[in-house]
Amino acid sequence: MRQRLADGGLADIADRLAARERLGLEDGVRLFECPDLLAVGWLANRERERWHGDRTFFNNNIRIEATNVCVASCLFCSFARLRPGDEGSYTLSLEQAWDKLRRRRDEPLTEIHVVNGLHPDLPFSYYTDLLRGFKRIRPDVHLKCFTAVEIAFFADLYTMTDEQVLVALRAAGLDSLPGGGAEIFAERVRRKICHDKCDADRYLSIHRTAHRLGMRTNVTMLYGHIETAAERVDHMLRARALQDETGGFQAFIPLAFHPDNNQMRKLPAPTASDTLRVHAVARLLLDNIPHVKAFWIATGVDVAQTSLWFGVDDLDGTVQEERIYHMAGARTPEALTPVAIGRLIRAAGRTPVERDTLYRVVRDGNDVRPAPPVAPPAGTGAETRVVQ
Ligand code: V47
Repeated sequence: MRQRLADGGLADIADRLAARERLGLEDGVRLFECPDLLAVGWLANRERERWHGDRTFFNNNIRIEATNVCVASCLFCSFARLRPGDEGSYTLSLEQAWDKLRRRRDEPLTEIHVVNGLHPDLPFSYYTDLLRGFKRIRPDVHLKCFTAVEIAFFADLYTMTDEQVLVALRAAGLDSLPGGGAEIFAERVRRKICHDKCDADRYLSIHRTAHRLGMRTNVTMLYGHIETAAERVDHMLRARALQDETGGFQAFIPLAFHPDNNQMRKLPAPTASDTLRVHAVARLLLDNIPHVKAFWIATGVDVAQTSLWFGVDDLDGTVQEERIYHMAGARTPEALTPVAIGRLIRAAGRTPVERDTLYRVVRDGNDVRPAPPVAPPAGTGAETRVVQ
């Protein structure tokens, strides 16, 4: 490998990583430009195994997207509708949203992940009641809800500070923030693709406040559109700088741009090798964020599985009822069962660990296996059905 790293111009980076030295902007760009993807992957895998060995995390979660009405005009978004009543727009009543959870009352879920559009007409009590209702139905389930962009929007709409919004939502049951809305932090890109929502400084400031209040959060990066390699690296370094201050980020999640049904549809989707490289470079630059997650809905299942050798140690979860990516052309399944995720991980030569949102172990290794098959009653026709 030494010769291969040298041939790829990565020998000095390999040495500095081995000596636990930090990489910088120029190193990151070099990793993006190196023609030898496997050499970059090998380095990322070394870091991944240093952090986690072969353990690979996932959780049992559901998505609830309560409304797609959104006043922002992000060019990459296929999910949002500008006004209530526009074709394809929807807003769940509180009862409808709670029903989604009630129907899964007996499932071993550990997390609800909520992301919404920026709805101009709902009262703040809609969101606090939403959280309180979820906790009433399933007090044991972790509520990872509302991106920093939503928090900023609530603060402006309801004339509160960002901190007041977070405190009020927390009192209603919010446990942590997802990483959505980060896109690319660089102002040049933000101005072009999402000019009318909260900027990078405010996104980071809201995460800083959430961390100070004791909440954990994630941070994402939307890649594969108009951003440069330097802007990707800058994005990762801004996340790393905040993590130095607070330690509150749990996972970095690259999100592959999907071009269907949005205003950037002329762009191609990122390729598998770009996806593997983005995750690998993230693992190499982010020496202080414990987890790099491949969101299989966005990467595709096969690439997510392969990424487990390119720096990734987390596959998100079962997901279920995802809309943002499927409306943008994702061909991935709607959901994967814990057993199916466990099988994917094991087939890649890794050990599955079902975790909760805070990375506490729910089930480990051999426990993440299918239950022994139960023979269907003879003569019912059910013998031919595939038993998961
Ligand atoms: O903020 C929207 C992205 C995000 C498109 O925290 C698109 O655990 C690609 O944040 N193509 C929402 N991406 C999803 C998200 C997320 C996903 C998984 C895990 C976590 C977590 C968070 O989806 C948005 C935006 O960046 N997005 N449209 C599109 N066409």
